[in-house]
Amino acid sequence: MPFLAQASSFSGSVDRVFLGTLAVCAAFLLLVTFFIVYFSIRYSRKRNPEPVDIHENTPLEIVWTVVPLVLFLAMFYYGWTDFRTMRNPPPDAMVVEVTARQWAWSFKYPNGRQSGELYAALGRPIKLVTRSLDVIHGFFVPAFRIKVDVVPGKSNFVWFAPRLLGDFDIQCTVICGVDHSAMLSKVRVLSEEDFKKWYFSDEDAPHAAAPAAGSPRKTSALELLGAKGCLACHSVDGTPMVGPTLKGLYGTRHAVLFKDGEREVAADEKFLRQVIQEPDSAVVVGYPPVMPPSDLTEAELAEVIAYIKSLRDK
Ligand code: HEC
Ligand SMILES: [Cu+2]
Repeated sequence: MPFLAQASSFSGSVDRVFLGTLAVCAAFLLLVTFFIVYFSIRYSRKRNPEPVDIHENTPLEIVWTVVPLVLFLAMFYYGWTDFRTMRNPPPDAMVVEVTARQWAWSFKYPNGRQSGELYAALGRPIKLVTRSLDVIHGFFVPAFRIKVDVVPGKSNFVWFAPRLLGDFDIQCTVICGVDHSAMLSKVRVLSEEDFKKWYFSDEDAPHAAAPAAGSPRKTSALELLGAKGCLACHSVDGTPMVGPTLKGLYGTRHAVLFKDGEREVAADEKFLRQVIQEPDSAVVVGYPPVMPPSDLTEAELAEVIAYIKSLRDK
């Protein structure tokens, strides 16, 4: 099972601490339960019609103080040393910015690349610096045994070094709204070579968007929608989600609630610009007013609108 895989440098030590603590707790549960049952029989009223007070047993008291103390300190020691490693990323770790929003993750790399899934090179440490654009989210990669709260207004971090190739689930652990359970993504761990290929192929890197305008870039516009979180609420295949599908949208007429009242308008370029840049100022009737403002650059906006146009006749 992939989520049980020990896929990062922490997985082994986290499992050891967790399973060790669990084993100690289980042993004590059994021990205490055994004594409850044993004493209930041994000191039942039938066997001991005359109750007696039992006082002091110094050796016994020393044992039940010292043994748990040593066990607790051991749990603390192993928990603390692993925690310290987790809070001290190696200085050569690649810094990736993680942005959480309802309901999508996006990742930004040192060279400006962005993606909706996290790409990593085998064995190479990555430091994730987190921020949230709206509510509290929780970034969790079970196979890596890393988890961090992503809190609006507060930057946090977590790091890891992948030690297995493959795809690993990313989940949001905080109930962050209706599509919380769909706030999923993946870590794709590639070989150093494949990672470099992906990293330096600036097919869809945002800084390459402007010069490449005019060339057919359909798949990369789709990737841009993914990286900007749009696909959390909009489909491109006709399926209604939190927001209307973008398929066949361009040019259709529909009722929209503007600041000064409801009107029927065509979804043309001007309207798309307004709705994407200032979602509050134009709300499509029949949908909740939950679309967040976007941080698309002018070039990205043009690309998205061209893409929505291209979806018209599909
Ligand atoms: C949290 C969910 C959410 C996200 C994220 C989101 N939208 Fe929306 N979007 C909606 C909803 C709901 C509506 C309909 C209500 C409204 O117009 O505000 C909508 C409306 C639209 C419309 C108009 C649709 C129509 O039928 O006229 C467009 C175009 C659009 N969104 C594009 C985008 C783009 C591009 C992004 C990413 C930058 C994005 N949306 C991100 C929820 C979202
Ligand atoms: Cu979330």
